[in-house]
Amino acid sequence: MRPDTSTAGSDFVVVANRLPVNKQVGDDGTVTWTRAPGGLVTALAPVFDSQPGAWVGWTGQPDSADDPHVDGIDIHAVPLSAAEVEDYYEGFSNSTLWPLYHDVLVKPEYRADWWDVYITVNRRFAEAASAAAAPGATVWVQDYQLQLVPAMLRELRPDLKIGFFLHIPWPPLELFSQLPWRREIVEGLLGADLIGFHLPGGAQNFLGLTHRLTGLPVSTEPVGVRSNFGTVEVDGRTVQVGSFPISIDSAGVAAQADTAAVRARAAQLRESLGNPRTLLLGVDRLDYTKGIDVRIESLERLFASGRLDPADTVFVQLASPSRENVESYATLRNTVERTVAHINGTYGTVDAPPVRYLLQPVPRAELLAYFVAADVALVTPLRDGMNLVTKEYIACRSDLGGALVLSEFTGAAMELDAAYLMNPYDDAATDDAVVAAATDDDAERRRRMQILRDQVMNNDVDQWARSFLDTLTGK
Ligand code: GDG
Repeated sequence: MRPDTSTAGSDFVVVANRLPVNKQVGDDGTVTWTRAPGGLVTALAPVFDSQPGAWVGWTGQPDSADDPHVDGIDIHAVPLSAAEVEDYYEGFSNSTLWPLYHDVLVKPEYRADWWDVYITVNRRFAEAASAAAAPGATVWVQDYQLQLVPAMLRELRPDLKIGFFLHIPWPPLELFSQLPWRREIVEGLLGADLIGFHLPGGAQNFLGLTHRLTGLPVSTEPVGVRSNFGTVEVDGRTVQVGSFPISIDSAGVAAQADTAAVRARAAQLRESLGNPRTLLLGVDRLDYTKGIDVRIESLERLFASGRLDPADTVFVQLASPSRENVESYATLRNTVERTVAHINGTYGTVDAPPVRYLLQPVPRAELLAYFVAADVALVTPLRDGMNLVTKEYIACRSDLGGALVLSEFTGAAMELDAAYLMNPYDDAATDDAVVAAATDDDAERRRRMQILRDQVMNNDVDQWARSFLDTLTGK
């Protein structure tokens, strides 16, 4: 049953670019909607269970008048035209903000026409959120696509408690200052009562540049993890700024990985790959921030130097297609595919190529089976807000098998320093980390995995959501 919130509105509203729904069309054309598993919706399930909640977002289909309904969440679809998807989503969000916030790995494009559409679409999200929210409701706005929503919503509805969380890194002043609309973005965010980042460093960057760009009074004491929140004084209000590292449903992932079916599939995968001595694994959206090229090039050097033997090493890269209409993503895909072909052509045999590369999403249970099967997970981003793949891999290793190579440039590295940490810009250090993870003795690998597991099993996504919402609502 859809909760009847048509007049009253909901006490808790999530605003995110995407709705947590999947559409199924039956043979007879009937449409059904289901809750999309994973991510934020799992994180917020306990919150939605305890109070009527609404979710404001886009279905993912341009020019669609779909009005999805799912059990337990009051869904408010925000329609986007194909032209708006190009300018607001592929343009300003993914060709301006995404590269700017990820260390300018690709040159951001600054286009006034995209910015105008970003404003228009953010206003539409703010209006939809306003319509969905009960008097005095708590509204939680998510991520870089919607940074103007907090201020727009506050103007419409000063009665609301408004939170904002950024899932990607917040850049240093020197990079953020490139943005022609830097001040407008900061003012948009300051409409919130609480602004959350993964890391204390992001929160501190934000405080420093807010002071520089607006002259507003900001706190100067160091921000802690889920503690010692910073503040900005705006128009007689105090905006809190904090660090809330996101996590996963650790117990749920561990339980699913421990099922007989997943264990059996993991064994079958190893068998089908020829029972290699070392099975290396990468799992990512195909994105230039993820350092997929870093790990493949390292593998090539290790084969060339003989430090790893291509006859008993297999590297599986599971890549989900992402943002395929953005040019830099097409370029990355070409580079990765050329390098994979080159390694297999040079170091493989026809029946045993050392690199297996999949450009398609795999089902969740299959993904967990790969995590259980892999001797080494290679997480080598050039920049990443957190990286949940890291935590999922660790949660799957109740056997304490497996080793994690982890880039220092991920948010996860701050919490998981028992991993084989590496600097993805340093070829020699990258190669050494991969070799150590693959060849250290079992005792050392288990020692590290135990520390990693203690961290991930004790800090789950429920804690992330609760600590943010408790801080926002003053509990
Ligand atoms: C952004 C930030 C931050 C991947 N391939 C498949 C698949 N996945 C799942 C993973 C994981 C999720 O997608 C990816 O999450 P990440 O955190 O690794 O990366 P982003 O998508 O870039 O997420 C990031 C995150 O937001 C949360 O704040 O950590 O820094 O960039 O859950 O397992 N799932 C399935 N098949 C696949 O092929 N089923």
